[in-house]
Amino acid sequence: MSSPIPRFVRRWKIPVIAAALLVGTAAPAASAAPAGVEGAQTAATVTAYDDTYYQGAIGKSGTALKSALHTIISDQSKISYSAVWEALKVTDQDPNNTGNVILLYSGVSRSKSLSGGNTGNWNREHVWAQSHGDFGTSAGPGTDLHHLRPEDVTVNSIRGNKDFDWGGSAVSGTYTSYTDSNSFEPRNAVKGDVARMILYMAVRYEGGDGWPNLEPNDSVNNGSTPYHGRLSVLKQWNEQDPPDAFEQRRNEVIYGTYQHNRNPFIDHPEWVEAIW
Ligand SMILES: [Ca+2]
Ligand SMILES: [Ca+2]
Ligand SMILES: [Ca+2]
Repeated sequence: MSSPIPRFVRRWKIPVIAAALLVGTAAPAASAAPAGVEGAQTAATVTAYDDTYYQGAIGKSGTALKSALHTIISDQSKISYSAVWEALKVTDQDPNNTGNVILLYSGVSRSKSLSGGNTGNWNREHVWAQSHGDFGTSAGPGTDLHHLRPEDVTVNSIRGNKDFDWGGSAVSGTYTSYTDSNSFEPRNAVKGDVARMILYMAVRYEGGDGWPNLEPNDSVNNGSTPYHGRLSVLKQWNEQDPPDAFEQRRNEVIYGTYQHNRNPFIDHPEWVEAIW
């Protein structure tokens, strides 16, 4: 059993310059990150994209921020569901072994060649459960790399379409995720990643283009409704597990190579609280 971790004092560090350096291509030179901002409570992060990509969002909050971000991130390329296999081999490559991908909930490093549907394979996990809105796998939310991750076939099946929440018993083969009858708790190292993926989906999909309006709520058992829970827990996870180099590189690769849009909550995790 795991127990909820108290909310941390919000103290966003500045992962930005490191993120820009990670991928030499897409990032313009980092704009001045003021010295001393690190450690400042509730300080907004500063990113290399604030004067360009996020220009229309800077300084906003609440629904105005959500709306501005929706406009910004909806300008994107889309890939087919079959192309997702190859893309995940790039976005989720093991930094210590270029032949492997890192599986989301288990943290296991597994050969890229073991993609497929059999026991021992990895497949394409929809972190925003596909059935929550029934959006299928044609190019759109069902193929959006910002919430697709490689996962062990068996673990993926155990997660199923459960909402995210604390609690349950340890899931075999993971380090260490938990589950009970109505929810799934990912391992600590990806709790924030999961939160930021779910909330990206909520901002990206607002009911246009024939897709459902995806939104977070504080429930479990959301079933086929276009909602995903639990928002209060996802907010805790966003603070508990801030973006790391792996998650930031992933965002850069999706932006630079595949979709040409970004997950704003990886760049600005404080925007979660600014909207919700
Ligand atoms: Ca539960
Ligand atoms: Ca993480
Ligand atoms: Ca939405």
